[in-house]
Amino acid sequence: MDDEEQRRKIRDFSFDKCKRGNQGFQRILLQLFGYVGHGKSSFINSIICAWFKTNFKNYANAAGTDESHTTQRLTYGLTNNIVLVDNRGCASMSAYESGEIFAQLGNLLPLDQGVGWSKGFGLADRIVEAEPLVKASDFIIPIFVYSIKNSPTPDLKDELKTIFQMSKKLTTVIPIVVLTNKNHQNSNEIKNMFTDIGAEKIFALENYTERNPKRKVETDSAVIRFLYEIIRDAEFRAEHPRDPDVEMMDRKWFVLEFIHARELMTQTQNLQREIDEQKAKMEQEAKRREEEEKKIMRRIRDQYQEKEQALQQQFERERLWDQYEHEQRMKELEKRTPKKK
Ligand SMILES: Nc1nc2c(ncn2[C@@H]2O[C@H](COP(=O)(O)OP(=O)(O)OP(=O)(O)O)[C@@H](O)[C@H]2O)c(=O)[nH]1
Ligand SMILES: [Mg+2]
Repeated sequence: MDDEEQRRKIRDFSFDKCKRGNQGFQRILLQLFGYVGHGKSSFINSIICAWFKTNFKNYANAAGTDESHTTQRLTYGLTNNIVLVDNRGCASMSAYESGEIFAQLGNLLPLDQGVGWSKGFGLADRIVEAEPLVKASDFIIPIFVYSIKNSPTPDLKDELKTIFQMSKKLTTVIPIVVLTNKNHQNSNEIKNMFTDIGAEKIFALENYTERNPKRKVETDSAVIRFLYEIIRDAEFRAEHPRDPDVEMMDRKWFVLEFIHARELMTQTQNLQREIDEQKAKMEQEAKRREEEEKKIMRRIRDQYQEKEQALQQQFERERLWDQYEHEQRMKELEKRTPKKK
C-alpha cells in the first residue's frame, strides 16, 4: 500500500466505522512517554511535518539542548480522531516516577496542564481531583520513545522490562517503540533489547530537528507507516467488546493500588532503615562497652602483675637475707666449735 493510500486510511479513521461501532470511544490518544531528552517532542514535530506536509517548525517546543524541556502534557490533534500527547519525560523510572508515568499513560491526569512529580499520596489526590476533567472515551496507545544514542545496560533492560509489563497491564497494550537518532550505530543492539523485553512493534527514524529540518521522503514515509500501523492496531483492538468507563475505572484502580503499594514499600523501607540505625547504634554501644571492659581487665591484670612482681622481689630479698643470716650463723657456729685434732 503506498503512502497516499495509507494517508487516506489514517484520515478516514473513526471508531464509528469499526465493526462493533464506537463502543464509547471517540479518539485515539497516542501517549508518548520515555526518558528526558530522547526525542518525544521532536517526534511530534516530525509527525506534524510529515502529516501536514509542512516545512519544519518547532511545534512541540523540542529542546535546543539535551536538557529536560517538556513539563506539560500537551496535546496535538492530527485528525478529529487522532491526538498526540507529549508527556513529561522522566530522568529515571524509580518507583515514584513510574507512578506519575502510569497516571499520565492511564490518562488519569488532565491534558494540557503542567505535570509535577508528587511524593507520598499527592499523586492519588491529583488523580481524584482530575476525575471530572479526564475522558474515558480516549483510546490509549502507549508509545515509548528511545534514542539510539543511549547504549543499553542490563539495569536499563530490567527497568524497561518492568515498565513495559506494567504499561501492558495498565493500558492492555504493549508500548509501541519509536527509536530516534536512527543513524546512530547502536541500532541493532537496542532493537534486540526491546524485542527481548516483549516489544512487538518497533519503528526507527531520524527526527526532523533544528539541525535537520529538510523534509525527506524516507522520514515522511516512516511517520505515515507508523500512523497507519497504529490505526490498524486500534481497529483490531476495537473488534473486541470493550467498555471505556470500565477500562478507565480499571486503570484508576491499578494506579491507586500501585501508589498504595509504593507508599507501603517506602514506609516499610523507612521503618527498616530506622531499625537498622538503632541496631547499628546498639552494636556500636556494645562494642564501646566491650572495649571499656577489656581496658579495665587489662588495667587489673597489669596491676596484678605489678603486685606479683613486687611480691616476688620482696620474697627474693627476704630469701637472700635469710640465706645471708643462715650463712653468718653457720660461720659463727664454726668459729665456736673447737676443731678436732
Ligand atoms: N540527531 C538527532 N537529534 C534528535 C533526534 N530526536 C531528537 N533530537 C535532539 O535531541 C534533543 C532532545 O529532543 P526533545 O525532542 O526535546 O526530547 P524530549 O524527549 O521531548 O525531551 P523532554 O521534553 O525533556 O523529555 C533535541 O536537541 C533534539 O534536536 C533525532 O532523531 N536525531
Ligand atoms: Mg519534550
